[in-house]
Amino acid sequence: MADFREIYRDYLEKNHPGSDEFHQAVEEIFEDIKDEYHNDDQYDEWNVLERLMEPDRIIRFRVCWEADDGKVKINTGWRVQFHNLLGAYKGGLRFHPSVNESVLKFLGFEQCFKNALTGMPMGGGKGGSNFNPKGCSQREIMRFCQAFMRELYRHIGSQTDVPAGDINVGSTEIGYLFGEYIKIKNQWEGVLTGKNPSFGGSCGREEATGYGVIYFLKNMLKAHDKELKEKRILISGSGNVALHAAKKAIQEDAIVLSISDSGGTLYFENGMKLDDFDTLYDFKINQKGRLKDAKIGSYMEGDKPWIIKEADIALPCATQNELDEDDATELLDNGIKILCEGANMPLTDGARKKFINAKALYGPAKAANAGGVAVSGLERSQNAELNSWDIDRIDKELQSIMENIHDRCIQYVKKENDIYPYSKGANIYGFKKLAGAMIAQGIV
Ligand code: NDP
Ligand code: 2IT
Repeated sequence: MADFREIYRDYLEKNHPGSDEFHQAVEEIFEDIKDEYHNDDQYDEWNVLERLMEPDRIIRFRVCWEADDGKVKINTGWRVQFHNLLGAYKGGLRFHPSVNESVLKFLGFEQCFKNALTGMPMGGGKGGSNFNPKGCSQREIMRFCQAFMRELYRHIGSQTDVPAGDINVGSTEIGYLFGEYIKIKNQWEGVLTGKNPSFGGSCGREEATGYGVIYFLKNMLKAHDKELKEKRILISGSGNVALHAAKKAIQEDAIVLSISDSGGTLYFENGMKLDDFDTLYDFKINQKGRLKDAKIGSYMEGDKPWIIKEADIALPCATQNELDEDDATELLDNGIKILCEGANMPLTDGARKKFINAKALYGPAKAANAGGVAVSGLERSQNAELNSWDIDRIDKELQSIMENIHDRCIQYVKKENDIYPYSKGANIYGFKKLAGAMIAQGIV
């Protein structure tokens, strides 16, 4: 039998050359499932590794839209429909100049494993555009969303593929995308999640990813006889995930020391307060302000939060590969040995290995940030039954989903040096579920 690593590396080199982020995501998962793979001949017989790595399809299209000054602009749009083994394709849309096929393949691949962990019937997908909404007017963003949907609509549907938000796509953009979809189709259906609750969105969806991170973290701490109360937390990012993680952490009596954006870090020496959250939510989410202009906290231009020394927990909630090996060394040197990922793949390969080798408590993104897609799943249920549930119900469901995800992460692993290897456990769980479905569904 060929060397395990060769199987997927050769395949990736041949079929997805230059897709660095995608290679990184595949390697991270496959290295953890090596023993599992060798323990069952069926996996080789049915060629599950190559089939898992290859997306069902990648749709790429031109998005042509008009700027306020009348100039005609072009962007590229994509939807990567990765696997629908467990349900309709499901995953967010990202608008950011760094978006390319490699980034979307990594996100789509991760999403398949994340969605498997939720226990809900959801496949994996991801999409978006290299469109940069920074500096655009509200009308320009609306016209872009409409042009994007004029191409995407033919590939999605409430039982086919159900996109949602991600970086720079919040409920405002989902509203524009949804409006265009129902206009074209003359049909109201739950084709997108993350909608405004006033027209079919789920209450609690906006908060769900950040709150879910904190619920997962609490479960992780409890399983190691620790608690969240009074722990000092470093958060990166200041978008939807970061701010809601901060709010829930404050409500749980933890001390939030920082948030950040791509320009620098906002440091709260005595911890952020709920009033600060309200101010920042309005400033960042509604007004799209930059942290350097936020008139609270101390702004550290060009710095990442990881240089702050007196902390206990790190929550990277901005973007992929934002925390590198040097940052990991700095955190570990400062005694910070608990880390939970709010963003998707926020650690470089080197940083991740450093944390795992240091026997740190490490909550992987596909488990810790799955609360968002899970409440998207609840939004689909509400749309299907033409009903809406109240926030108490959603919050209870979210807490129980995050506890179940935690338990699934440790279902196939034991503590090593008194620490559960959550990342390995999450990868094995997702692999068994996806590979099992693939074999059961035959060669298709
Ligand atoms: P937002 O657009 O709301 O916020 C993104 C934040 O990350 C902003 O503060 C942004 O700062 C910062 N950021 C983006 N790119 C960079 C960069 N290159 N360097 C430093 N900071 C950067 O997005 P979300 O909060 O929704 O998403 C954050 C992460 O969470 C992403 O990885 C996303 O995939 C993941 N996620 C999101 C879910 C959701 O429900 N929204 C669900 C699960 C995961 P700036 O404005 O300066 O760019
Ligand atoms: O990365 C993610 O899980 C998301 N961006 C949310 C996807 C969703 O369908 O709610």
